[in-house]
Amino acid sequence: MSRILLPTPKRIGRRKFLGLSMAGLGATLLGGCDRLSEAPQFLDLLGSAEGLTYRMQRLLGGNALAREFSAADLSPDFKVNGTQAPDTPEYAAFQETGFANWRLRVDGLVVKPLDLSLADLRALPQRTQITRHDCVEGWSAIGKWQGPTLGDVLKSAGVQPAARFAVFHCADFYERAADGTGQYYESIDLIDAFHPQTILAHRLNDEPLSVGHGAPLRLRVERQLGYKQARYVMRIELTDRLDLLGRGKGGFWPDRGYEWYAGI
Ligand SMILES: Nc1nc2c(c(=O)[nH]1)N[C@H]1C(S)=C(S)[C@@H](COP(=O)(O)O)O[C@H]1N2
Ligand SMILES: [Mo]
Repeated sequence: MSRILLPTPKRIGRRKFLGLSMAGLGATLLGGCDRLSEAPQFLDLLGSAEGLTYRMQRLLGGNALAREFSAADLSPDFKVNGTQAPDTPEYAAFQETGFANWRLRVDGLVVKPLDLSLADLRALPQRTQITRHDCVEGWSAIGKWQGPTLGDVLKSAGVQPAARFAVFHCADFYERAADGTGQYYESIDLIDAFHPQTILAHRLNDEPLSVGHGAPLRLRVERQLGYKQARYVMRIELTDRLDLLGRGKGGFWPDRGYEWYAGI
């Protein structure tokens, strides 16, 4: 993957608009995000170009919805990108039993840590959405996703006041780097975590998720780019800091130079 994004027209439009109009609006945009903006990494983020996109989305409304499509728009082929299948013995064992023994761990700054089976996740209210996935490599695909909202899962665990981010720990090692990093992970702020379209998807196009698409569970965070859509999610950790994970930038690709806030 190269560092350079292949911008969609929408992305260019937003950036141009930001350049012309954002000066002076400053920190007031964050309004309700005061606790978030105290996190050390946010002080860096907010001063950067990436911070402009971040603030813009908050200005437009933390709950602005990503576009949803109709069944007629579904892509005939949804590409599998990055890891094709996690290559650990643990994952192979889950796969053998059809993920019957798999549990999603929810912990960190929660009131009550949870271990949720697929049946537990299916028993929660389900959201179905047809959305477009945009990869920085320049391809897009429209798919129909189903699962509980991340918000409902976090509510059942209870969010401690100090929590600022949700981290998604994945089953796969994208690479095994000399510094010990390379296990895939991603993170989002609690505004995106509680966004109504942020779901833990266990179905794509009316079928259980295939291994390629992230079985048994993946994140859909629809206002951000493809690499934020963590597949093979094993554990969700609420935390107040990202600098101690991986190489400290909040995600596998952010650790390798991509933006942490990958707004579309
Ligand atoms: N665990 C994990 N999640 C991941 C990746 C990965 O390699 N491992 N690749 C990311 C990238 S770059 C993209 S574009 C999407 C691809 O999802 P898809 O294979 O369902 O199209 O997954 C994202 N999430
Ligand atoms: Mo991607």
